[in-house]
Amino acid sequence: MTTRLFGEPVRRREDARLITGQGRYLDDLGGGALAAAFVRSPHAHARILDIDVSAALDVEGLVAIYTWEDLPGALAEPLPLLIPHPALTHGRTAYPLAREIVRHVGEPVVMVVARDRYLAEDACALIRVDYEILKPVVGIEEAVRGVHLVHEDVPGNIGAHLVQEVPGPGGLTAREAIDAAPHTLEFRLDVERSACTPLEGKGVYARWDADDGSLRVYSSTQTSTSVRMAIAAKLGLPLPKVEVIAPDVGGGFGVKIVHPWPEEVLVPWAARLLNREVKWTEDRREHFVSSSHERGQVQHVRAGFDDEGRVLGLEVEILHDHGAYTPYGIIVPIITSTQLLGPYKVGAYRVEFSSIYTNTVQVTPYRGAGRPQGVFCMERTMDRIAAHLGRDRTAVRAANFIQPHEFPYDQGMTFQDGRPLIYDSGDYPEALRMLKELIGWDSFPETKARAAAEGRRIGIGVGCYVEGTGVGPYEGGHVQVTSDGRVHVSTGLTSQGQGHETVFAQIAATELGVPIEKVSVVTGDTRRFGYAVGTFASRAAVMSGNAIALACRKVREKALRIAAEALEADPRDLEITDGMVHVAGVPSASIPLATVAVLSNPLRYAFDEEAKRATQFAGPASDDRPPVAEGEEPGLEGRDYYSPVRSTFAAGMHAAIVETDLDTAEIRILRYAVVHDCGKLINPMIVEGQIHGGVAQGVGGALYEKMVYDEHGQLLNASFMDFLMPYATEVPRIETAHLETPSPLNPLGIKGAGEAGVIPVSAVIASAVEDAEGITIARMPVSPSDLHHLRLER
Ligand code: MCN
Repeated sequence: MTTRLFGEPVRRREDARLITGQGRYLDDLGGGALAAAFVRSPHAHARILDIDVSAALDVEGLVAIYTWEDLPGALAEPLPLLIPHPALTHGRTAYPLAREIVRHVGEPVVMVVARDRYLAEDACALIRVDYEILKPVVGIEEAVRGVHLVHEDVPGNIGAHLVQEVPGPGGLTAREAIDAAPHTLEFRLDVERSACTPLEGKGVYARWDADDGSLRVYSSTQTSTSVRMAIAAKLGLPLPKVEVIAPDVGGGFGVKIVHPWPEEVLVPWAARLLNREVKWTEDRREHFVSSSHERGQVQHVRAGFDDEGRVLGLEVEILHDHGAYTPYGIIVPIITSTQLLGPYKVGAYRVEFSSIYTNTVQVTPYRGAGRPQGVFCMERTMDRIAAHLGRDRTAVRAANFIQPHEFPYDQGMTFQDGRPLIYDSGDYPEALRMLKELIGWDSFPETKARAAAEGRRIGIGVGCYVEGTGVGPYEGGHVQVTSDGRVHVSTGLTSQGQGHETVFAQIAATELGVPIEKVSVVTGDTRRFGYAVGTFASRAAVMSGNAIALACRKVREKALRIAAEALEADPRDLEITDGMVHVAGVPSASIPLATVAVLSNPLRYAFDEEAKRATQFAGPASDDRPPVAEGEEPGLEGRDYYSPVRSTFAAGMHAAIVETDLDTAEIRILRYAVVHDCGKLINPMIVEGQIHGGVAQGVGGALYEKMVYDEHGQLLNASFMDFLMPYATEVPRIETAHLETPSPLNPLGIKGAGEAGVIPVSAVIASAVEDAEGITIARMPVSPSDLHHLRLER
């Protein structure tokens, strides 16, 4: 194969479309559709006494109003709990429209359908809902007191409780190891809530075909196949009668993996009932108050360590704020607790978490999914150990690293699926060496002294992480070569900006030996690929990438078989270069892949120019062989699936240099360096883009992003005026270096990269600010006012 594009920094093919306004997002579709809007609860906790819609009925253009009472069959049931876990003893999900009780501000209560969104909103404003206000439970500490309950039948507001204990040498428990250690530390950390906030909110648009009895649904989703299954189940439709298509999706960052969102089943239901097209697009306020949040945790840490800083025992107790419902199970605290140890091996480890209900919007995974909290915990521990011992912070980390010869490394933890958590490969000492060189760690004391002489306060910080990526159960790829020589690739998972149209084309072009211009890629369209899981957990490259490669290999094998017959050669002597199948070393003995595609189908039409050319290769018809040989299928296409035994572990290390303003306490990031290892790189430019985006999001989490609820459960900053995100001016230039330790688990040797950038940023910035200021940070994010108060406390 000489058409080698795997590993090349190919420019993103989708960008020309996306950055010139040619993208087709949800709200670009369905221009003539009716609009849906929702009356949402203004209270955090209340009983619905009465819903009076009479005043809204006169609104011109009103088409329908629905409450829970109107919902039939399975639609009237609570939404599914997507990933149950035995420890989630009290899992609870919402009804698509509230039934009797509302449990957070923003919960949908009434659905209105009207000629356009303005009229629908007008009608919503005229609907009167009488509530009996109940005591809201806000904040983890209030919730664990258990005096007031979010769900009457969930005592103590505890939805789940899970303990995992990994004994140390000699069977010592973490408690025993800590008590016997030469040094101990104990502290508390507070991690605030944040929200995914993709540029494009959620949205759904549905068309009912009454003749065919089928639904076509467009959804701004990360999981079109699962949305399809949910709609079919909730509406009682056979699966083949439902198509779900994710058009261009303007970001997801986790929030669009929940399936179905209430609107995703209500809008198609209304479309069928009314036999009209219906559409809903989320506005920003709806996104903040009624989608989902993440991060929010309180962590209590105890660590015991030796004079080198080696952790002999670690105990972590996590209180995880789950909001009002658990549609996505307890995956977030499970990830925090099981991946918290990162690249380190500790003597004995005990982790315990409680998943707590509060009258706030539900919590589901947000980019990094529980890892930023875990890394914050582990890296604060490393820094505090270093401070306690007066040792260099990188030396303490190095003393605890899993070594390259120790892979596969079993951390002793059990993951969500009940399987052990085993790291497949990595080289953490080398990554740290590269990082220190990149940022100039060893010479920083002089830089800092020079800055101090100029009256400036600067500090350096470091943070390390691992990330289980490419989770199963499976993903598939379909590849078809048509008689024009084009290669059509499809996979069922969706894209939200990760550059899949480019990377999957790179894989197919490399595997099939064709120019990338010949390859087109379709994702997230159940018409093209029905069995898929979705895009989350940094899994697309590993899962669909490998599935597409495997499907291409099938196609390649078939192509070589057919070409060998046409060229009267041995298939083992053939290769494909630039779309031509030829005998290795004899380019003249060749046949276009396009012609091979024609030969693969005995039905050759006169209107196909390639078919005419193919006759020279077709050979005489045979009396004793059917046109389609036994065991063959017509066409040059193949489908395959990739299903891994376990996740593959990417890793990385970040360092930052910050300056803290002496007067305003503003924190400025002067330099930011990343060493990242996601195994074999398919496209280094795209991976860097993913890391840049992730770090930018991480800077938000480190310095700005925080959802603020008052004691009544009202979200005080549900707009971009009040919820701060970093602008380009706050995101530093990011210096990136790659380390490639291939994964032994998959054919392409790749690991995921999509979340990595965000994971350690809060820990790194906290580390750098501590270094600049000589203070201790126990909270993320840390704002200028937090820093000001920490200075006063010093
Ligand atoms: N890649 C590569 N080589 C590797 C690994 C990855 O070239 N060894 C490329 C992939 O081919 C893909 C990109 O890097 O183009 C990210 O790959 P992967 O790690 O598989 O992540 P996913 O494609 O599964 O994307 C999901 C991930 C997650 S979980 C969140 S959240 C997130 C993220 O991606 N949301 C995003 N990145 C995002 N980027 C954008 N623009 N928008 C989002 O909503």
